[in-house]
Formats: sequence, structure tokens, C-alpha cells
Amino acid sequence: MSTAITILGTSILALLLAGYFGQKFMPPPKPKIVGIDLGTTYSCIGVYHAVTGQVRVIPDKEDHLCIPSVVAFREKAVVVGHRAVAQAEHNPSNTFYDGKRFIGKAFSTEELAKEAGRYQFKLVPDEYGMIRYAIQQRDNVTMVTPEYIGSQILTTLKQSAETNLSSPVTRAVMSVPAEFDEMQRNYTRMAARLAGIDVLRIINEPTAAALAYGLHKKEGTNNVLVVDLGGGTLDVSLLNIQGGMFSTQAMAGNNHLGGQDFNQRLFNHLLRQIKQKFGRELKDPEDLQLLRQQTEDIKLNLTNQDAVFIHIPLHSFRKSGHMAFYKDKIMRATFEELNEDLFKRVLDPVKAVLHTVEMEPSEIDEIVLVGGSTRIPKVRKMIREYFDKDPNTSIDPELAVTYGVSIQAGIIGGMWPLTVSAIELPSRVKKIHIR
Ligand SMILES: *[C@@H]1O[C@H](CO)[C@@H](O)[C@H](O)[C@H]1NC(C)=O
Ligand SMILES: *[C@@H]1O[C@H](CO)[C@@H](O)[C@H](O)[C@H]1NC(C)=O
Ligand SMILES: *[C@@H]1O[C@H](CO)[C@@H](O)[C@H](O)[C@H]1NC(C)=O
Ligand SMILES: *[C@@H]1O[C@H](CO)[C@@H](O)[C@H](O)[C@H]1NC(C)=O
Ligand SMILES: CC(=O)N[C@H]1CO[C@H](CO)[C@@H](O)[C@@H]1O
Repeated sequence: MSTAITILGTSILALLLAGYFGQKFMPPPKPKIVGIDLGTTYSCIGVYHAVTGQVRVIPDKEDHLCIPSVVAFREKAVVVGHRAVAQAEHNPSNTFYDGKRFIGKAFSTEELAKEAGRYQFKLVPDEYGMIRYAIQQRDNVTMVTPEYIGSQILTTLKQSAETNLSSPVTRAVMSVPAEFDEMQRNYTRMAARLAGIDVLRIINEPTAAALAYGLHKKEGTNNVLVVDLGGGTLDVSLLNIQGGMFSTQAMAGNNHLGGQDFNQRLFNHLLRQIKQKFGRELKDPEDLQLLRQQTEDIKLNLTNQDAVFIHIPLHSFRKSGHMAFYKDKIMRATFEELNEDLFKRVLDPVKAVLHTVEMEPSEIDEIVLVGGSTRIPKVRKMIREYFDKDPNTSIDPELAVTYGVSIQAGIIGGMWPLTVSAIELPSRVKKIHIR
């Protein structure tokens, strides 16, 4: 009897050891399902690694973690991401972006007129008001759909992932704005299908951000406010999370407020400075392109520095062989002044959401910041002061959604040790639009 128990005990021990060494020394299982954040301005792809229990955002060949959601059509090639941005100033009418604003959505003539005015490319509605982008090459005009633009971005991400993981990538979890209706979700799936990706689940971006912080594992009921300030849009959502169940209580936002607007203010300021220093306006496309890129860098550097020294070559202002340089010192305070009214507007949808659910700022348990523009010190400070509480910022705000969808992909793939599932309850909440 006791021998039998000993043998049983030994074999259990052996099994445990085999399991332990197996886990330790066998190559980890190939990740099968990826998480994709197809964003308005940037898109990223990630994968959950069992064993380490961590999300890895997958870089492209040039080591960029995310790529701009920009697709350009050139005479003989289609270019995507950073390469599309780099040629934008030379090919403005065939460089397309903001596909996410148009995907799966019908526009009235007036709505379209308002939108079209913002872009240097041409938007053409079909008979149902669905938008297509017009590729203009010489006398030839070809139409492409927003989902086709999306598919080009997804194909690029898919290729990066396949290279990195050395395995085919055909299944994904994707995130969409909480306000997306069924048709917008369907067209997002269609974009993926065109890229050879089967979308196993679509989750809301705020839910993904909350998942990234593990808020689905927190005990009890939680009121989580997700503030997503990206390149061109501001979205505020109030989630109620109970035992892994997410429900959206309220949403508000401004579809035309974000990093691009802050850049534009700074860019205009630099142009005014240049005009003052050189006595004429900068018009050269190449110089403008460089200045625009520098503007973005200056803004980013002002997140960590109080002042940024700039030294920008202006090719078109060169005089008798001597290169001209625009030298200046840009203060963070100047950047904040230039954008003061825009920054103030960030709190409007926050207040609108709380008003809708009749809650005080103190009733919010966690605040999650998403989107690159939430790194701006002034924006962070305003939110911290409004709630008298530190927001959750430990995860890179540009990657939080990618982390979350990748965790969801891991959950669907049954990856140990992800045992807690996350379920989104259907919501009929209407988004409040603030301008
Ligand atoms: C015009 O566009 C169509 C569709 O993309 C293409 O097949 C054709 O070769 C183009 N023609 C010219 C002259 O570029
Ligand atoms: C894959 O991406 C990870 C970062 O997520 C990086 O450390 C690794 O070197 C990449 N591997 C290959 C083969 O590109
Ligand atoms: C979305 O797709 C589903 C499944 O393919 C379909 O049943 C539904 O009618 C579609 N809805 C819309 C609004 O396109
Ligand atoms: C921003 O900071 C980086 C890293 O310190 C530096 O290489 C770059 O030149 C800076 N750019 C500007 C415009 O100040
Ligand atoms: C300020 C802060 O970091 N707050 C919370 C962020 O999220 C975790 C949950 O993952 C909380 O435990 C922190 O307190």
C-alpha cells in the first residue's frame, strides 16, 4: 500500500518535473493570434508571449514600433507608413490618411464638404454616400475605398509581424473606437480580410486600454475613465468594470482635436518667426516638409525639456552658396501659450461624461491616459488637478491599446497564465460630440 503511494508520488513528481523542465527548456509555443491597433494616425501590432506573460509590440524593419496610418500612391508603387509621410509634401493629392474617419460610414453632401476642405486629396462619395479616395495620375483617376487604404496598412503590419515571428500571421484581435457602429466594425473586418487576416474579435479601444492596466482583474466595481487624446481625435469614455465584465456608461469627444492641431499652432509660429528673421515667407515644399518634421520633434522634446534649441537649414534661403539656417530657442511655455485654448478644450468631454452619469470627479476610481498627446505635461497636469488624483500612465500611452488587444488575443488563444477573461457588454450609449 505505502509502496503504491510512493510510486504514485514519484510519478506525480516526475510529471511535475517534466512539466517544469519542459516549460523551461522547450521553445515557447509560437504565438498564433496577434493584436492590432489600426489607428487614425498611427497603427501598431503586438503579440502576447505565454511563459513571460508579456506583450511585445512588434517593430518594423527600421525598428519603428508603430507606423503612420498613411498610404501613398506613386506612379509605379504604393508606399505605406513612414515612407508615405516622407514623400507627402511632393505628392499631396495621392497621399491618403485618416481612413478611419471614413471607413464604413455614409456621409451627407454637407458633411462631406466640411471634411473634404481639410485635405489636399480628393474624396468622392458613391451613390450611398460612402467615401472613396481619388488617385489622380495624369488624366487617369482611380478610386480606392477607405477599407483598401486600411488593408495596405494592415498588410505592412502583418509583414513586419511575420518577419519578426518567423511564422504566418492570419488571425487577429482588433480594436475600434467605442462609438463605431456595426457597419464601421464590418468594414474594419473587411479591411483585415483584404490583408489576409481573419478578425476573431473586435474590442473597444477604451476596453483595450483598461485591459492593458489589468483593471479587469481588480476586485469589486470600478469606474474607469479613459481619456484618449491622439493625433487628431479626443475620446473620453467611462467604463464600469465588474468581475471582468466591461460596460460603457458614457462617451464624449471631439473628432477634430489632437496632436496635429498642436503641431499646426507651433508650425505657424515658426513660420512667423522665419518671416520676421528673413524678411520673406518660406514657400519651398522641401523646406516646409523639413520644418514640419522638425515641428513634431520640437513638440516631442518639449515634453521632457523646458526649452529646445533649433538649428534648421533652409535650402531655399541660401545666398551665394551659403546655407541659411533658422536658429531659435523654443520654450515649453511658448508651446503652452500657443495652444492654451485647445488644451482647455480637453476637459470639455470629460465634464460632459461625468454630467451624463451624474458623477463627481471623486467617484472615478481610475483614470487611464491613452494617445501620444496625453504625454504633454500641461494636459497631464490639467487632468490630475481636475480629479485630484494621479492618472494611470505607466504604460506608454501610444501603445496601451496595442497592449490591450494583444492581451485579448492571448486570452482567446488560451495562453497560460491568462485565465481571467474579459467580456464587453453591448452598449447603446450615444457619444456626445463636442466642437
Ligand atoms: C489608368 O488607371 C487604370 C486603373 O488603375 C490602369 O489600369 C491604367 O493603366 C491607367 N492608365 C494610364 C494611362 O495610366
Ligand atoms: C522581434 O521583435 C522584438 C521586440 O518585440 C525584438 O526584440 C526582436 O529582436 C525581433 N526579432 C526579429 C527576428 O526581428
Ligand atoms: C455586418 O456583418 C454581419 C455578418 O457578416 C451581417 O449579418 C450584418 O448585417 C452586417 N451589418 C451591417 C450594418 O453591415
Ligand atoms: C530632440 O531630441 C533628440 C534627442 O535628444 C535630438 O537628437 C534631436 O535633435 C532633438 N530635436 C530637436 C528639434 O530639438
Ligand atoms: C496612479 C496609478 O498608477 N494608479 C493605478 C494604475 O493601475 C493599477 C492597476 O493595474 C492600480 O493598482 C494603480 O493604483
